[in-house]
Amino acid sequence: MGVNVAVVGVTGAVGTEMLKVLERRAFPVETLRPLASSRSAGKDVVFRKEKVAIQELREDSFEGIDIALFSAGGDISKKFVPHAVKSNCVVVDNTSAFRMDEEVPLVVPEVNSYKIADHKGIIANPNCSTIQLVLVLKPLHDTVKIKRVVVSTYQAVSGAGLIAIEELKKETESLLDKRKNYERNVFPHQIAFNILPQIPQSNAFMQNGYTEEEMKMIMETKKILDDPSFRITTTTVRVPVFRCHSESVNIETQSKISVDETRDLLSRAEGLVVLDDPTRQLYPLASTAIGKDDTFVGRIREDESLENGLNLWIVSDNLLKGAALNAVQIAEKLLDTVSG
Ligand code: L14
Repeated sequence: MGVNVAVVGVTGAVGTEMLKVLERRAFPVETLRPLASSRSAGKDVVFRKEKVAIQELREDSFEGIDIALFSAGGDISKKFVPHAVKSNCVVVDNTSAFRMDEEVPLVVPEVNSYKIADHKGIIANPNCSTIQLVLVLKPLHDTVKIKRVVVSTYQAVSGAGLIAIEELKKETESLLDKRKNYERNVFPHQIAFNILPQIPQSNAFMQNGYTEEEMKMIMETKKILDDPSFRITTTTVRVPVFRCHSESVNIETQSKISVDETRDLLSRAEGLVVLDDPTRQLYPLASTAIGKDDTFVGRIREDESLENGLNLWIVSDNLLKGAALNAVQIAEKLLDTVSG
């Protein structure tokens, strides 16, 4: 069965990865419709070694399309997803536009793929930092019940798109060259050789002092774990890394689980690889997670200040499992449910 697939935001950091993931996983694409703004219309993308012309995204772009993958920002999704749904295609939306909508399943296939069948035309892909976190929380919550989680993220600039990648490059070069005339467009402060406790860079802080990214992680984790009273607090931080988000996670559990049992439990969990050998200085790194489908977890140790507590370190490719890969995996599950 061939599927007609549209990719919205096809020239972006995530859209580019979506094409590669569709191709690499041999997703049964019958026809591909690459969609972007009028600026890119007429240019080509390469899919399965063939050039395909990019079309301008319009309200009628979805006729004859079965599945549309959206990753062109929340405003574009709010405006165009309803038109896609009207054209009877199923949307997998990578933006935050519909994530907290009660009608919309928020899915990480390894954690809650059963939600996919409930969709009414839209399935939301969670925030990148949320996805890699819940892959680890879910098996622990099921096994020893989590009482509370404290997370700090170390997020790559590619989350903010190709322009942010460019800004880190240019700013790093200009600082090393001692050039003074560098003009910053994306981040509110120097990102090269620096660390910014504010994500996203563009938005004002919330009333409670949290950033949008911090609140997204909190609310999305509760929704995915299907536990509105789940206790979690977050600090989200931008670091001068191009690709892969890292997270330091402290977990208090109801019952005791040892470090060895945790390694064993997590190494059996789908989508996770335990990289944890202190004797060989082996632990997850952004540089090793680049381009990988798996999410890596290590530095697993007891929190000795608690009765039952763990500390661990999670790293995943924000453009793959954090975005393009998870979206395509949702689309794969969709095909499974359709073909029974
Ligand atoms: O909610 O700037 O999907 O790194 C993912 C990337 C939020 C911002 C989301 C970033 C966005 C984030």
